[in-house]
Order: sequence, then structure tokens, then C-alpha cells
Amino acid sequence: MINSNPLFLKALKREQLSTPPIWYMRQAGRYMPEYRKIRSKFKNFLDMCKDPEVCCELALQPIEAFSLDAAILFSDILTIPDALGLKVKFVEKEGPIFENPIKSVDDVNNLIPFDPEKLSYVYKAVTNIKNALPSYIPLIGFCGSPWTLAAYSIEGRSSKSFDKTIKFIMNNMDGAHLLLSRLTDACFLYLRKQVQAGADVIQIFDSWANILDNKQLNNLSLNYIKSLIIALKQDPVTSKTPIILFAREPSCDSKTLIETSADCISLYWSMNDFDIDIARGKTALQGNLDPKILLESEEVIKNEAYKILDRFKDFPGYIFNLGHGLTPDINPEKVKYLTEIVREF
Ligand code: 1CP
Repeated sequence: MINSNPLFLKALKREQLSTPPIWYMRQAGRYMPEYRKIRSKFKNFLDMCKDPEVCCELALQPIEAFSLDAAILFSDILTIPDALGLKVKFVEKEGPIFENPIKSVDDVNNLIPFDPEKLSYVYKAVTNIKNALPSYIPLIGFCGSPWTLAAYSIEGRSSKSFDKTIKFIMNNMDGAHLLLSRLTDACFLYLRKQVQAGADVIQIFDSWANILDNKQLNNLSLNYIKSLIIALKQDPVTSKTPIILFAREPSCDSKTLIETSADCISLYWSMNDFDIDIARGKTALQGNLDPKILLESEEVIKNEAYKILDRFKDFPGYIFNLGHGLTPDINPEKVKYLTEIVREF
């Protein structure tokens, strides 16, 4: 039967539901043997992202395996820096490597303008996935936050502490702000295209929020996320699209995250009970099981999942998810088990 109002969209509107909708960050990926089989055909991960038919197949794999309540576009956040000419490739065991990282303010000034048409392979993937999904399963489109994209673009690769990036910012604050505003404009055009192509919901990933102190977080990340959300809310194409904000272990309280005007806050597992209670009813909430729990026994998984479900059972608009993404070492059987026990709760 076609359900015109899926559970996931109801939760995003802060409806009180008896069973929460379920999806997982990084639900498509290396932990699934069916993913690894397709992945082995491509040397460079970004080449795989540039194939809309393959992206469609990959986005559907977790839906088929676990009957989840939402699908997420199969792509990556680094498509934007790649389209800006920074030449991103993924190297085995190293992750993303930029051939042309941002080294100076001149590099920021000389960036080519963002042309959203360069990422037409992403919008094609969105349309393919949307057409392949049953109508009751919404599709999430996404982008990295301007700050997270800036950090990769300056560092030129992944890092634990992004020292080069922090040094660049300290020495070139104006250049950093120029880069962040360029990336904010690019994110807006990119997300607008994803919504036009069929995305029902948007998630913004601030995956490197954790390396900023509270003042820097507001100044360099949340301010730009706020501008991005305002622009999306003011545009007729995206004004009704719910927006989820994920910030990894942010050095701020939940109130500050809510002030971005996101419709839903995706909680990291370290968020304390007091902060979670403050957010009750003000936005939808998503999360926040520690993905490491999925490496434990079924008994531990059930115990920890039920603690979370108990905590959120009176919250209007709650979505079950992890505090961050599924990791490659997780057994898919545990993901299946978790999904089943959440539905039984
Ligand atoms: O070799 C491989 O198979 C590549 C592994 C992989 C996958 C499956 C990467 C490389 N990206 C992805 C897909 C992906 N990336 C998705 C869609 C899949 C899904 O969620 O089901 C999404 C939403 C992302 C977003 C993404 N990419 C983020 C934000 C999410 C998060 O986990 O915080 C980040 C930080 C990236 C960068 C990235 N992509 C891939 C790697 C190895 C990295 C670097 C990670 C790091 O710096 O530690």
C-alpha cells in the first residue's frame, strides 16, 4: 500500500510516534559484502560515485537488506571540492588525497566559480534512486558543512587534528572566511539541485566540528550552516524540505545547534542527558547509539538500544540512528538484529 506520509517525514515534523523510523549514517558501505563486491570493480572511489547507476544500486542495498525507513544518496561530501578543481582522489588505506589543496589566500581568490552542472552525475543518481525506491521510503540528499569541506580542502587529506588547517586559519582569517562563504554558496546550489532531482530531506554533515573550540565552532562553522539553512528555507524549491544537522562531538550545547534552525539535530553519543532534555520538542532528534556497541554481543546491543529508546520514548519527533556512521568492522547481522529489536520495542 502506498503510504503518502512516511514515518520518517512524520518524525521530522515532530509527531509523537509509537515506533521510531530507523536509518543509519553510512548505511551503505564497506561493512556490507554486496558493497565490497561492486567497490572492487573501481580503483578510485570517486569514479564509482560518478556512475549514477552504480550509486542507485548501492543506495538500495541497505534498504533491501534491513527494510530501513529512509534511503540516503550514495555519493560523498568531497564532490564539491573536486568540482572546484582541487582534484580529489581516494587512495587505499589513506583516504582522500587532494592534488591541489588550498595553500594560500591567493588559492582561495583564484578558485574557479562553483558550477553546479559539474555535479550532474550526483543529481542523476538522486533521480535514479528516487525512481527505484518505493514511494513510502524518503530519500536523503546531503552535503558536508562549509567548515568540514574547508578543512579537507586546506589539509589536502584526512587528519586527526587538522594542524595545517588550524594554522592556515590563524594566519589568514579573512581568507578562511572567504573560502567558507564560497563553500556555503556552493552547498546551497548543490542541495537545491538535489531537491529538484528528487531528494525529500537534506542532511548537513559537520564531521569535523570536533576540532574547533566553542568560539571557533560558532565563528567558522555554525554561522555558515545558519546562512545555508536560511538560504534553503527562503528558496521556493527547498523551503519545505526538512533539514537534519549532524555535528560530530561539538563543543557547544544542544541549544546552540537548535539555533541554526535545522528541523532535526543528529546527536553524537557523548551528548549529555541534560542537553538532550533541553532539546525535547524544539526540534526532531536523531541518534545516538555509539556504533562501537554493534561490535558487542546481542545482549549488550539490546541493552544499550533499549536505554536510548527509553530515554526518547516521550520525545515528539524521534528518529533511531547511531551517533556517527557504521564502520567497516561491523557485522551486517548485528545491524539486522538492532533494526529488529528497535521495531519490537
Ligand atoms: O573505499 C571505499 O569503499 C570508500 C568508503 C566510503 C564510502 C562508502 C567513502 C570514502 N565515502 C563513502 C560514502 C559516503 N560518504 C556516504 C554515502 C553512504 C551512506 O551514508 O550510506 C556519505 C553520506 C558520505 C559522507 C562523508 N564522506 C562524510 C560525512 C559522514 C561522516 O561519516 O562523518 C565524510 C567525512 C566523508 C569523507 C570520506 N569519504 C570517504 C572517506 C574515507 C572519507 C574520509 C573520512 C575521514 O576523514 O576520516
